[in-house]
Amino acid sequence: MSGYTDEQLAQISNELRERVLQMIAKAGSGHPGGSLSAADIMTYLFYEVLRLDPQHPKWPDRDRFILAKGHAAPILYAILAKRGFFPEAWLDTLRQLGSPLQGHPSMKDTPGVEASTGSLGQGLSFGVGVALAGKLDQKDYRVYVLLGDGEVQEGQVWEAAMAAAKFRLDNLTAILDYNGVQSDGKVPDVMPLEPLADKWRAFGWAVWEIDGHNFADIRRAVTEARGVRGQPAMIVAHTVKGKGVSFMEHRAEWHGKAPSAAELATALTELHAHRQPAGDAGASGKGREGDDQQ
Ligand SMILES: Cc1ncc(C[n+]2csc(CCOP(=O)(O)OP(=O)(O)O)c2C)c(N)n1
Ligand SMILES: [Mg+2]
Repeated sequence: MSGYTDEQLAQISNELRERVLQMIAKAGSGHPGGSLSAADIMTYLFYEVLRLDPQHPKWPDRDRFILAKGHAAPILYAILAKRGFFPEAWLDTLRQLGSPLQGHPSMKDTPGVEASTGSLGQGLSFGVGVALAGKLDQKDYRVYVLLGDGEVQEGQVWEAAMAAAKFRLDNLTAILDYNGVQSDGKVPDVMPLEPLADKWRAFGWAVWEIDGHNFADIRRAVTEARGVRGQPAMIVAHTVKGKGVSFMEHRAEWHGKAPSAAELATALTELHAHRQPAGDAGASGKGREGDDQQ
């Protein structure tokens, strides 16, 4: 049973997108495209799924979310702040010297960050280790890993894929942010991935293919993945890089560039137009009632 309507989740997600662009504009650098494509998936996970306690970020029984595509740190920071892991004021220090919010996530500096990522290709291996540890320790936490599509061109991802199947890690859900664009161009031009879902199936994973901006789709796949036994789960989520801002959508140019003041204003106007006229969903930063204390 969902604690939020899809409309409320969409509203939270768009508020997070606005915050991401403000942070990157203030910092003068950062990665908007892959932050915006991941916003809906991450909103769903952090508001509906993950068993977390923002007051106790190292709680041993927490679910783990690992942002393998670490350059999308702004959306992770925005959502962690909104969920109460640290003050929202920290967001204005993104990428500053000495700030806990560096350009790529650091598990030593930032509450709620599970893995220091940014060197692409390593996050799934980290997730496999954490999931295996959960099995050995007889813990019931679940591990979620969010990967980029350019990222899965890395060979290490496929070593991790084999290991996850060998160890029958049914406490592991990977989600692939399949936005079709990497830093320098379109994924099929740089290194084609298709048939991607079949590749994961061949590696022994249970696989779903969904629209990564449709909350009903995300909910169904994440829920079904939790029910799988004896296999890891991969959700291939079709997304739009730069989602929600017309001049950023599908454009590699917006992979790692800060908007100017004028571009930011246009982007915020567009994102704001998607918001519901009434209702306060997402304004509070609270998760599902009771969630935080589990
Ligand atoms: C090992 C490694 N090589 C190169 C980079 C530089 N780099 C940062 S983001 C990126 C492209 C990633 O594309 P994708 O995984 O599709 O990310 P998204 O589209 O979700 O932003 C690259 C090559 C890196 N961070 N790590
Ligand atoms: Mg991509």
